[in-house]
Amino acid sequence: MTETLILTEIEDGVALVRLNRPKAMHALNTALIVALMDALDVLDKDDDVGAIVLTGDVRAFAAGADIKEMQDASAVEMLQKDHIAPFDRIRKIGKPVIAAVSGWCLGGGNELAMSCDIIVASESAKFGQPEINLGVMPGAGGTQRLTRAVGKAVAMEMVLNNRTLSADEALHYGLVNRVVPVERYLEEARALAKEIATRAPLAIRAGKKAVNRALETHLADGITEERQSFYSLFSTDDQNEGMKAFAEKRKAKWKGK
Ligand code: DAK
Repeated sequence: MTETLILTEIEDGVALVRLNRPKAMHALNTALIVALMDALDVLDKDDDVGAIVLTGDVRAFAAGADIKEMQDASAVEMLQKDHIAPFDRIRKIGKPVIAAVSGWCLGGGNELAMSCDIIVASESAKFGQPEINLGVMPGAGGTQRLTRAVGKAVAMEMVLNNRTLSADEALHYGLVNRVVPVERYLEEARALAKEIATRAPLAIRAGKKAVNRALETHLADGITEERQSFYSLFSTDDQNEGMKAFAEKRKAKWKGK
């Protein structure tokens, strides 16, 4: 029987997506990554879902790419198979994705968390890029997103010397949004997702895309794109409703149109 690598449930407009290889600390093998991205694609198109929470379990968010799967690969095979390529599909997800991280968040696991939009960490979360211990380096955004998040000084120590950040350090350096007690990290992530899920869906998508573009483009181009998105929202029913509701001192009712 094949393992169910991804578990999904939907409640109150929030999809909870769990990585499910607990015996391997949710190591990201190809099958798991493809199953995860397929699940996220489906949820992105589901009108009952306004936001997504991605999590592992208390011991580990994910301990990285599956070392055993790739240990015998040659450079040519790595290039041809490109195990982690499906990983990039997360960038196309339009709905907000919140990573709820507890325990180990290492290598490709940290790269996955950083590909999400918001990170809620438990006090026991530990973040690292330990690829140097395996004779390699990060390959799924770990040198790029990490450096943009925590700055060059800390990123260099993490990538070159396997420095691991505690949850509080991760908060201090701007890698995560908030740190909460272990018993509450999932509940906190779900509550945040639930709040976001009540907001105007088209504006949420546009805002997420624009913030992410800030990490990928030059300031002038980013500002131009932002302005176009801002103006285009004036063609939506939700803009009309949101501003009318403000003027009428009532709560807006969003249609996502
Ligand atoms: N891969 C495979 N199995 C793993 C694993 C991993 N990354 N991490 C843990 N496991 C497995 C262990 O082998 C063990 O399995 P059994 O021996 O029981 O069968 C089980 O999970 C429990 O682990 P431990 O017994 O080691 O548990 P401990 O509590 O003692 O230690 C640990 C937990 C997370 C500190 C330790 O397991 C550990 O150091 N794990 C490896 C962490 C690591 O090095 N992560 C980086 C992996 S490299 C690419 C782009 C990116 C990448 C790859 C390709 N391309 C563009 C193509 C990313 C690379 C990486 O992430």
